[in-house]
Amino acid sequence: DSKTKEEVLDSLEPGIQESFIKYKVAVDPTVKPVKKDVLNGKEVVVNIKDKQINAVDKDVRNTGVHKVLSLDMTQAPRDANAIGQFGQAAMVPSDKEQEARNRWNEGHFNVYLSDQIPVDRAIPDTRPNTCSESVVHDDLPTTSVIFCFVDEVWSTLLRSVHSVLNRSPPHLIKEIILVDDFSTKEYLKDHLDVYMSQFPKVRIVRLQERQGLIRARLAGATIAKGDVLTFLDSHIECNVGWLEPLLERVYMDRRKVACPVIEVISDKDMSYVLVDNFQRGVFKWPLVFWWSRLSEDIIKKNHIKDSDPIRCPIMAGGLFSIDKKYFYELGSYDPGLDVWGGENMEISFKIWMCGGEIEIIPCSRVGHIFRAANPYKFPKDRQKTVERNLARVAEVWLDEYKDLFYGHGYYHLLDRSVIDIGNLTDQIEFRKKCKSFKWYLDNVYPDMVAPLVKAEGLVFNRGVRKCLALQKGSLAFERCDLSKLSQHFNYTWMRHVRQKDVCVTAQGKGSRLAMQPCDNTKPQLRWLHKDSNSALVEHLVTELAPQRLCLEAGALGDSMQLKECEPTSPYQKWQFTHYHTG
Ligand code: LR7
Ligand code: MN
Repeated sequence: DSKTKEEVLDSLEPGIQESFIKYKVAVDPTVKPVKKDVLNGKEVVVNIKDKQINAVDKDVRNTGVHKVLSLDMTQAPRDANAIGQFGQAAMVPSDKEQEARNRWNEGHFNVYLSDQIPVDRAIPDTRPNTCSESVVHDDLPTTSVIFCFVDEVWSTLLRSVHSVLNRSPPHLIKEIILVDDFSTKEYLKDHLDVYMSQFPKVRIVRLQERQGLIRARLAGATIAKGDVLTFLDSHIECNVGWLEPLLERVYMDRRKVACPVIEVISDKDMSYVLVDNFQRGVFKWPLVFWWSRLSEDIIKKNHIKDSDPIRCPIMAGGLFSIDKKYFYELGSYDPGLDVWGGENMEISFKIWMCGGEIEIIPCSRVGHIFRAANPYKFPKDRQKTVERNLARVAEVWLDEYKDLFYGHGYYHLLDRSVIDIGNLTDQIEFRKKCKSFKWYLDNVYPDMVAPLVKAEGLVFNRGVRKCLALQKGSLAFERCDLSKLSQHFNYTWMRHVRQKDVCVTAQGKGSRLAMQPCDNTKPQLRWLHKDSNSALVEHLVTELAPQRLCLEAGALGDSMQLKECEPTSPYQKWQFTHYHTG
């Protein structure tokens, strides 16, 4: 615990290239070895503990390993000259441009082109070279592949399903479950059943009302018969050998949740685009998903190969394999999340904080059509839906750090009379078993900057050259003295100027300031204040409606009140001793 941040970072990243051997023995050296296994051509001791955490309920592990099959039934495609074949860019003929434009909104990508290119086209094998050397166990668990969709474009949905059928070892695919989240498009009704009836492994489930992707995935998971659940978006193309490396990780440790590298299928020309290596999924405030590449330093220092699994603080959301029993042990998804958004944060925090791991597996690659907008309707306002989901996640998982979430532009969510985020009893109960958010930041995402307050220390006024102090419950000026705790204030993410549990309160123009118990929902406690890095030391501006007023010190240094803001007045300029950036 006394490690520096650098040490934590160092000790963390070797986990990325953890060799199986080290890992296995490190699990618990006191457990008696039961048998030897062969991995990567070397002998490995497999101990009892391994079996306990294994996905498959078998007495003893099978000893066999084999190279990833690289099974690809599209290597010699039906029509080598078709447009878009081999993942190449397709072009819209000039006399079809209008048609292509008209159809764009059906999916917010080039639907016209998607319909022209084969539903089982070949794509380039983009795996790093060393992947061909890697081996997987003979007795990997089976998986149920779950696609949920609403009004997905016909050719894209088909291409997604074909890519799974054509590039996965059949014995590992228990079934493919298509969950139709109450689509309105006619072609997704009878037509889809007829088409899919040629594939005995494909099952179609139709929801009787729109549930959103979270509850749609849960509906698929409930009926799944495979050992592992593999979730995919409905506009993807699985690449060669995509499945085995994911299942291998789950097999090695059922608490590992494995994600493929997500490559790009261009929304404009449908080409399959290779992405940069060493990407991790992370988040920025206020809980926005982001990609962040491992630094060259860390890659070099730890000799990380481009095929090594990468520990991933947040998963993108749509594409991952998880042991089915483990998924339910984790309480699955919060079923109170609606339509779209936030569930990737929820499951990521849950996995890490409750004992699991998320990894990106570079030998597994899946293309995804990234779209600039959702092509389907939201039953309620889109922004409000996503914000509500995020607030549920923040309330359950972020502990004291939830202030950083609300403080990055989501103050309006604090007023629960405006936004009802629903009941969280079950989620909060489950969460009690898990580690703190601080643990997550320190151990899983140590490069995240997350200061709990924006500024702290003395509050110095430029004009009177004195500091704020709390004297018997009211504010006064005193000669600045760092050793006096009564002069110490925090400027928080809630925009409070706060000492312990009391906050500086604005009471309207000309009137005196008061101290009140801090309360996140009260706008009169919030003050706008920017750090002193901006050229001017900033004002303390009250958010009290309807006027913006600034806190001004009386020239004699014995009073203060709210006045019209004057950009240059030193009596309106306040500076905290210390500002945190983040
Ligand atoms: O109401 C809905 N019902 C559904 O069944 C809304 C959506 N869906 C389906 C939809 O048809 C699609 O198959 O759910 C799937 C995901 O929806 P998208 O494709 O609109 O989502 P996205 O790709 O824009 O967004 C990413 O974040 C989402 C947050 O809720 C989900 O986790 C998506 O699965 C996720 N996609 C990926 O991770 C792919 C890579 C994107 C990145 C980064
Ligand atoms: Mn998607």
